[in-house]
Amino acid sequence: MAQRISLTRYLVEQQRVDGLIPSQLRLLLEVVARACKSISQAVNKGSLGGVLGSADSENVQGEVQKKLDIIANEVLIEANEWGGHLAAMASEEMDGIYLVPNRYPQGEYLLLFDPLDGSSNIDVNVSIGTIFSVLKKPEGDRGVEEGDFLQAGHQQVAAGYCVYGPQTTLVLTVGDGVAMFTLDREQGSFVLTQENVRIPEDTKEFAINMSNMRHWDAPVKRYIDECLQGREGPRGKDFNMRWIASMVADVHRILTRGGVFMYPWDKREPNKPGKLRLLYEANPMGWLIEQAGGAATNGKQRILDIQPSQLHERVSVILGSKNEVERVTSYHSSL
Ligand code: P6P
Repeated sequence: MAQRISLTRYLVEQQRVDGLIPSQLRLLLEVVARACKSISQAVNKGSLGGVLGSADSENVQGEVQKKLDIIANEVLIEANEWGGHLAAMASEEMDGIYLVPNRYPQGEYLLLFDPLDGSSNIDVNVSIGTIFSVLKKPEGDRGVEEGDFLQAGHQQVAAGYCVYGPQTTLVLTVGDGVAMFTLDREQGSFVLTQENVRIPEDTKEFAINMSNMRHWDAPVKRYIDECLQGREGPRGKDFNMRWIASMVADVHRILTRGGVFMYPWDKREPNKPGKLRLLYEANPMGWLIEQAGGAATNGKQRILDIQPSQLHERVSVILGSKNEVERVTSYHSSL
């Protein structure tokens, strides 16, 4: 059997051989991975751990928080605040940024995360996950402010997610392709199970919440309608549809076998550009997809080029197999 390479060894070699990962960033990624292992344990316990159901509170998005949302957020904060590699954190579950307490050393990185994406699936035992993004804090000795987090996605230095499904799998990029690590529960460590992940440029599979069809803009309606016409239609082939309602799980499928994922703007809330959040969902996922040879746009521009104006900014998301994303994007410019 091929030698099993642990996440630690992979990161050390990326640091030593490619110089891609400064030691502080390697430390940060190892701590995030350890936090994901703890979250995975809590998720796996389910009702045995008394962690299912609502926490009877709302997050900044006005969404009801699940107990596991709060647990996952606390695990990530407590794991990362003392190590000296971070200056501050931001989370879907917190209104403002979280500054590393003065009793701990300050590092040069900013960590952003959706601690538990796909919360509506927690109580029905469907895959959920943690999404994270790492930025560098601006140079200088001044304290970190919220504005320091408002960096375009192409500024990320690391991004990834951990999907809590039949396997617990950590998926990571530091700008040199995408690697996947599966949690070996007997060893208690993440083991490299795939590197240089590549997404096929074409696909026959789309992911979108079809119940919103009547609310979509014309370009999205046109694209999906053509897919639904199948081989008799302009696409000349039949399509399949998947919608897990956990972005992490849908993106993991796309990284594994291709596809296109769409959560477009719709007219239910016309003042919102989309449902998903730019800084800690679309940017990390968009970078992973691009690093695997795919594409990610908001229908009009590359997601990673969007200049954020607020911490919890939302965005329309079209990502996955390059040729499909380019087709949907072209429909937005041709109307
Ligand atoms: P809907 C989960 O709540 C999430 O933020 C993404 O993970 C997922 O893709 C989407 O929302 C699902 O939204 O409207 O289909 O429930």
